[in-house]
Amino acid sequence: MLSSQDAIDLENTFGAKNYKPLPVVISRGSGIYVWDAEGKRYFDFLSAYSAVNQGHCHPKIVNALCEQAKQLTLTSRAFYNDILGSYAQFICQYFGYDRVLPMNTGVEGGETAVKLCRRWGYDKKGIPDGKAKVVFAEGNFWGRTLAAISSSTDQTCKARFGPYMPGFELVPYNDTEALDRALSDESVAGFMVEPIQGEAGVKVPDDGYLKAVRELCSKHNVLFIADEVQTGLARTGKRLACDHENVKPDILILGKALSGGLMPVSAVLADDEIMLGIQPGEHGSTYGGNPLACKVAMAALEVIEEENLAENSQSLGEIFRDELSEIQISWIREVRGKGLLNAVEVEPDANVSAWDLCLALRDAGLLAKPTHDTIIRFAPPLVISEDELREGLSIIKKVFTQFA
Ligand code: IF1
Repeated sequence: MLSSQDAIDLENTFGAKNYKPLPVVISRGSGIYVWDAEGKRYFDFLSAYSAVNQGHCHPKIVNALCEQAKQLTLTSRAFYNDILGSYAQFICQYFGYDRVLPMNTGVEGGETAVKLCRRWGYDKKGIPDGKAKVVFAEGNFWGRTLAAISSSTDQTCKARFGPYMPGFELVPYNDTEALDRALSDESVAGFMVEPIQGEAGVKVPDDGYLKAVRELCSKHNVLFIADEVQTGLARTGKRLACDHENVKPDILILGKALSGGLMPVSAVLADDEIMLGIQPGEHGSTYGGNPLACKVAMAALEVIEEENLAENSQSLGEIFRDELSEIQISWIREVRGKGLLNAVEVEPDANVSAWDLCLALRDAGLLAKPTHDTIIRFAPPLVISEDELREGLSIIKKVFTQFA
């Protein structure tokens, strides 16, 4: 067993430097807890950016993986396998769409959605070939590919990786007038948006925004693409964040917790008019729809229903925000979120940085990570109990008041 320091040293010597992790080395996870290489236990309040909604190493999902791993893991799509059809039926009926296109990572889901949208723009909306535009919201984050960063407004993700993908336009998030104007352009095929912006710092739009997005997309004959990679799968207190306003996107992108954190699984769901725009051989992926991923994803979705994770997320999220909002600390600018996707924004001129707060939280046995310097995201696995949440809250309050 490597010590934490040895593990860090090895990674620093042989690994790319594309991350600056919080200095903690995790070696085991179970439910809401992780343990470091020295055996110290922590509350995991990041959940691998909402990929571990079902808790670390959920037994039902691990079992599904192990059983299928002994049977068949990958055929590629050159041949059929006996699991994909059942999975496709399951997930389509679960979310109410005609068809699913299975991929692996969230960003592949986004790329797939943009390709489906452009193709629909040419075939169904009559946009001249090569002229389709897709609109995104400022502050979006949907991954690290060249297309994804082309729509980004965050220079850290984008700078000096150009040239960028043409045909991408931007509108301010949570601004329906700007969106109405942008979508009136006849060459716009789609609007891709996160129902709550995760990376931007858990930006929750005004009530009614998603309904307005739905109405404006319908009005302008533009596809509403919901990126629910982070907000989906019970994280915000509903099966999908779009469910808070009862709106149905034309294209739904899922990832992360679709596998409960066991392996990369993503999915794009749409109805026939959109999905059948891609013909055989026009899109795909070696691992997309592999039998192992399908079995894992079915188990991961069953856990969400069987353990009522959306209801738990909804009710515990309210407790979390109420309790944190009561703390009288001058440098807390805002506590915001929905369900168990929450964030605390620290005043930029505070005498303590979000990073230092996360180091102190780590020392107190709770793991969280800042995004954009002043925002700490708190997103525990959705299997957390009220008592466990209150224990995590007491750690957060204790640490915060140390820096009051
Ligand atoms: C990193 C952020 C979160 C996502 C949404 C698509 C994707 C993501 C809404 C792409 C991925 C991850 C990527 C990871 C850290 C994490 C992240 F900080 F980068 F932005 F969660 F907020 N749509 N988010 O949040 O999914 O291809 O990664 O499977 O790149 O550092 P992916």
